[in-house]
Amino acid sequence: MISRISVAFLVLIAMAACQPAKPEINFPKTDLGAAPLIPKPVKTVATHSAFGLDQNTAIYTSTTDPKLEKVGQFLSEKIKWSTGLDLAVNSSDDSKSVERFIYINLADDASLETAESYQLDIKKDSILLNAKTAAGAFRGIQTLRQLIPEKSNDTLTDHALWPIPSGQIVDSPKFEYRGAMLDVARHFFTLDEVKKYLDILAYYKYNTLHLHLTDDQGWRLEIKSWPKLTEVGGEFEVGGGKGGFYTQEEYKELVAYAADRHITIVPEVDMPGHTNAASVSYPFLNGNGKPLKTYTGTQVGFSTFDAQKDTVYSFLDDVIGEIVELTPGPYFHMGGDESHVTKKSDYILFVEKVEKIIQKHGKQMVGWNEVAQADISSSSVLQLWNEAKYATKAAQDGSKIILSPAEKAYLDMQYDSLSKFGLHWAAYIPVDEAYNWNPETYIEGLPRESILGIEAPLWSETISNSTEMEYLAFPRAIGYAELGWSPAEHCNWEDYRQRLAQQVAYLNKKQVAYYPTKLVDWKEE
Ligand code: TNX
Repeated sequence: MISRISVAFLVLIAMAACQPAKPEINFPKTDLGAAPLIPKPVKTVATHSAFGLDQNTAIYTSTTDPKLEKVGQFLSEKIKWSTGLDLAVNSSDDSKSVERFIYINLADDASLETAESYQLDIKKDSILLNAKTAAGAFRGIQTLRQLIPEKSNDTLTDHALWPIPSGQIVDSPKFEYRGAMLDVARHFFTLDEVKKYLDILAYYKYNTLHLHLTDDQGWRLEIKSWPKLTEVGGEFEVGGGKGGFYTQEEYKELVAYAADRHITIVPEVDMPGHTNAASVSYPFLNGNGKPLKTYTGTQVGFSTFDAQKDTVYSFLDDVIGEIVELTPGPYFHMGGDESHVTKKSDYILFVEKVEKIIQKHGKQMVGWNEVAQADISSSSVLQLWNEAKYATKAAQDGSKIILSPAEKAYLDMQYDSLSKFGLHWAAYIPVDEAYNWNPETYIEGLPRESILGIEAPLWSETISNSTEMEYLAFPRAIGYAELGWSPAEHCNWEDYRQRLAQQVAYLNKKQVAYYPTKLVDWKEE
């Protein structure tokens, strides 16, 4: 199955074999196929023995390409976090006795289908992780982390050892785009709060975080050419709190933190509606003809930019230009939803002009489904949230679609009528219903090739800190991770429910304030 093993790996195996005789460990029978992995891998073959992760394990990468070495370092840090073991990466120190290896190998193997595909070959003395790119290796590392038992076995040998079930895993994502969205505009979330969210998303193989950076209630990213956007527009939030914003340096730090987790940031400036905070900062932008004042309520659809003014577009050219400079990913999200007070002809004009500005700055436009009313180009991406007809139309015109149907995928919907936080305008979404839908067939008439992926948006009208955010996001976001990655035939609620129950060890250690739904028999330690 794993065809090309590098020479360096063979040398490592030979070196290990030359070490003074190491004690044979008799592992109890394991079953890799029964490991509670989320997302469930495409293919797993169990060989019923184990790799003994211990202090004599070392991590090596096949090249010293900094991106790959970073993946090795990341694994080492996470092993330390969960076991306390301090494993060297690419160490040339031969004074230390190394008995077992984890070898992260970049391979240009045809059986690795996508940049994020990976294969794991777990044997008694070696773990070989093959991937085409550092991103693929990073996804494979998450699988490995999930295979490390919570507690060591201290009776198999004279020191602590974490048995990792042996066998092979061949894995590839179903969708290229697996996203979460966080609304930092209705309530502001600190850098540390967003970083923690990124950590958890990475553990479940998400590759995109869409940041809803602006709305009626606040503007959250410093724009140097238009400083009042944050000086004025960053100062308030829903409910009258103090708001906040990211400086460009902080935003860059977030982008880099996400990149270390192979997660792309998609910045959104929502327009022409949802723009009260911008217009309060610079009144010439306003197109609704009404007096401006700060807004800390939760209504939508009352604000608009003036689509007829050239100065509005030169403002947007500056804003988009600055954000694009800070954002390496391919996309810029222009919002486009719920522009209820923009004349339809103005709305269409606006979307088409802004699309050109985004393209001029070298990015692909993403827009909420209403932007399909305009004549958008096929390189632009449509994000479905409420009206399927827009998704099918845009797909016919060649655009790719991100699926975020509110009634299934909105993380801000309450679980049920007793939920502490959230809204329910689209639905109550209990944990099983969040999981029980098939994105590939959900929209009738939408061809599979048109689906770029799925995204779970978390709007923040009712939440303002990590605890509240985690209550709504988890465990549902874990289910969306599986819907985005695993083949439909592996997505089975009964099976998933058992695996979800076993996420407790990670969620507790990470101090995630998940909602402990009664639909799952949580395996408390
Ligand atoms: C609709 S979904 C909105 C947001 C709200 C959300 C609340 C979308 C594109 N617009 O402005 O925050 O509902 O669930």
